[in-house]
Amino acid sequence: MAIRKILIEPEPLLRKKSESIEKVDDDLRKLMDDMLETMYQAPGIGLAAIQVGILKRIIVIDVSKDVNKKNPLFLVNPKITFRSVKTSTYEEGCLSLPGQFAEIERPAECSLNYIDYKGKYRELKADGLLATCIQHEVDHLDGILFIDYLSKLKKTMIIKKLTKQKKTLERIVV
Ligand code: GNR
Ligand code: NI
Repeated sequence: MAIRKILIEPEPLLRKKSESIEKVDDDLRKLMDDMLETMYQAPGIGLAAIQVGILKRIIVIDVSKDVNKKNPLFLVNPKITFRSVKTSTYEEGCLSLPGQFAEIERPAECSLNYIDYKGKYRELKADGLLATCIQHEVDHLDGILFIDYLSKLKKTMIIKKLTKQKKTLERIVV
């Protein structure tokens, strides 16, 4: 397993639509293992492949609060089939938007189908933080970030901050 570098906004790749997976094989499982390790190390509760620069429809999630009780979820080609009318609001963060947080309203419950780590077709109904996280991650696969739901002014301010932050970081790292 290996830790991969997480892309930070502004980054054109984060705006691209990821492509469906044809087959879950050992190479893909290796990528999923790397993604999970990268997510735990960050730390975060979810990660989409595009956040490590790979345009494939793969998501890893673990919303369990106890660090000793890991409960990883691997979602390949996730397709949301139901979104509740009832909504809920969470303060969201994103590993590709370091230091930025905002209250985002989304459907409180969702159902989806996906392919699991072993290549098996599955269905899942989610609520609470898991439902929010799934929707946040599926958005990544379609090039959407949570800041897209904010006012134009708030979004512009955040992107400006991240642009500065990135330039400073590049000066230190390079
Ligand atoms: O670590 C994360 N926390 C989080 C909190 C509220 C709603 C969504 C998330 S996902 C985020 C990790 C991430 O950027 N996934 O794409
Ligand atoms: Ni994110």
